[in-house]
Amino acid sequence: MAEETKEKVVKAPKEKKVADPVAASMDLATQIMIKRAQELGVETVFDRAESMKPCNIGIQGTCCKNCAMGPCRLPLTKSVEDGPDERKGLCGATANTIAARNFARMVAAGASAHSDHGRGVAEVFMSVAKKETNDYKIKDPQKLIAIAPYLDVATTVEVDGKTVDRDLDEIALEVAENALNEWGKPSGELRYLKRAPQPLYERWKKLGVLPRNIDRETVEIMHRTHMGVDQDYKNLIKQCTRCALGDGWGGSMLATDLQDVMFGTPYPLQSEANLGIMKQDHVNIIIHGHEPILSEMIVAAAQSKEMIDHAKTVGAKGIQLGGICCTGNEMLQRHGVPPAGTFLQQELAIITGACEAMVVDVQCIFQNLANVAKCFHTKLITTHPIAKMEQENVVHIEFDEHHAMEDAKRIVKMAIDNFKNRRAEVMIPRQKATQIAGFGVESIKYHLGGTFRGDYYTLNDNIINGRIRGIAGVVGCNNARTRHNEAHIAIVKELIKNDVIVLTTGCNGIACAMEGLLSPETAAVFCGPGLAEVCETVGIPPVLHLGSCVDNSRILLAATEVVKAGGLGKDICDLPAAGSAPEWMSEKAISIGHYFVTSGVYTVFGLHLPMSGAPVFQDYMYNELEKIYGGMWDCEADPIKHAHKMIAHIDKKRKALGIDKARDRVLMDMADRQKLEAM
Ligand code: BF8
Repeated sequence: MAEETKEKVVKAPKEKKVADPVAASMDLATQIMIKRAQELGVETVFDRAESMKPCNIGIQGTCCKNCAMGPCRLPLTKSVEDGPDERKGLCGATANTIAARNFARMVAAGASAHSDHGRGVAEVFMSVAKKETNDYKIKDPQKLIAIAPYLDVATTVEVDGKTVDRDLDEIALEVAENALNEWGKPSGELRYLKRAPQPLYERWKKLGVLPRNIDRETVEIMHRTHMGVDQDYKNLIKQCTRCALGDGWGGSMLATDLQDVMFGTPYPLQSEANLGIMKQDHVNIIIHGHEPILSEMIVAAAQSKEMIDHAKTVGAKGIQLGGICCTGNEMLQRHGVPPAGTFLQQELAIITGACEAMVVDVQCIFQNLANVAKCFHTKLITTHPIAKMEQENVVHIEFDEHHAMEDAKRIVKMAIDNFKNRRAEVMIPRQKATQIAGFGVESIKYHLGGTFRGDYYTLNDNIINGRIRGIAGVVGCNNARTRHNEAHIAIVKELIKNDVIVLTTGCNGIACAMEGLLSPETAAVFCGPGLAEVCETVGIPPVLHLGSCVDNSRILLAATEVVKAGGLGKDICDLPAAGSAPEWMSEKAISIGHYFVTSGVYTVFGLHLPMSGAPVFQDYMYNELEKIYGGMWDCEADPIKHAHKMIAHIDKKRKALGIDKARDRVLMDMADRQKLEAM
């Protein structure tokens, strides 16, 4: 009997679960490559999502591991109606406190990621201003002059009673000093906050949530969420607001602006998207991560005659660059470098067998890339001192702005020399789509207003007359817990079908590009009649790609321009607008969501939000915040319901503005607009 029992215990090793490619992604290229990976025995994130299930208590936001008496787990087991909520951790922390603390730490991490990126950019900008580097220059002096006043830097000077332009180098140096100061100044408030519509700034001031400096607000979150400090979820969320605003209107906005000054402000251009951009007969270099500082140089190096000639000597026809994630978006916006895919496709780019080098900087980089690269000839190159990998096959080439071109050439040369080492049979899926990207606050102004009337009036007119029902910002990640890209595409299509123009960034932008939604021809196919008419008239896609995730600051400024152009209220919360992150996964998304909410935007996330285990706290975030900031959180996993929640909010705002019946296509003049403002 004992022997029998013993035999029963010895089980055959469990077969590893693998993903069903069609269930894992809606994108054909991705499906093909998941299947290819499985044939080759290479594990991907899609397979891991099958074998590891997420923790249900973590999903609810009610697991506290902030001290060693825990982790204390407080799953929600009964409804609010069933009586008082007596759940508490060992210290007595309630579910509200635990969920709010966890949320706050996500805001702090997300804001830190964006803002530390911004700091890196500001430091390089300082080197440029001090002329310590020859590799970077000021490419867009207009933008420098445009942002200088917001950093309290004068652009003109009085000489002999006359106003003359200040020396550009002097402006640059002062901009660099004042910008860098925003991370750690001992007193005052962030300078860029005054770029917001005045009622919004006044609201923040009255509520006491103006960020003091970028770093301080994240440090204070870490202090307040330490064991035994802030135990009032409302007070914790107030600090989240300071920190998130310091991201959106601080670190991220500075990153975007200074990148534009150094690398050029994006203007619309044509490109392609998806794994099919890789070429069998070229040296393929994939750039991945978030900071464009190194990749700017890689683009320049890869385009140099020296490198192209070298590529030919190894038998390649040229060098093909491709992007993944937001470094990809940055390179797309300014140079037309095509993205090879979204966050979830990073492993697949290597599995093509045609990736000579994957160059990564910071954020959203899978550690498993190293394991995948081991199965192929791909050189995986880390470049940032704060983002290394433990695996031995990873090459670290630390990038320094003082010898940027030298580093970039070394990397490109390493990729070229690796061309001859391709091992596996190359398999690049054919799928790719054409896209128009490179939009921004400035180019929307130009495209919708023209050079003569370059402003947001035309956009506002079309919103007022109802051709455009409203504006949606749809942004954010992929998440392997849901079918890749499905929610992104379903939500965007439903919005444009209902005449809502979409501003996109991050992986949503790449997903839309892959699906062909970033081409002007899309308007006639997917848009409602009003939006289609506007897009066809001015020749824009119904989905405007504004760049990377730090470029969500462009959406804040575009919304501010809409407010300024008149007729749609006096504050961002008055606009018929809504935000969405359909497949979010990153802490950065939480920070972005919170700065949108507290800037007045109704913001819906897909999947789940880590607050469902604390219903009182959740109600505060979903409902009470609207009374305080004009914007609030929401969560809806079903993409069509998700889009219609946004549309319902847009309609609510149209009604409040008195333009709900204004689908009569009458162009309004300034007097009409002023009448509306007085309502
Ligand atoms: O910063 S959208 S998966 S790549 S976090 Fe990451 Fe999310 Fe993509 Fe860009 Ni943003």
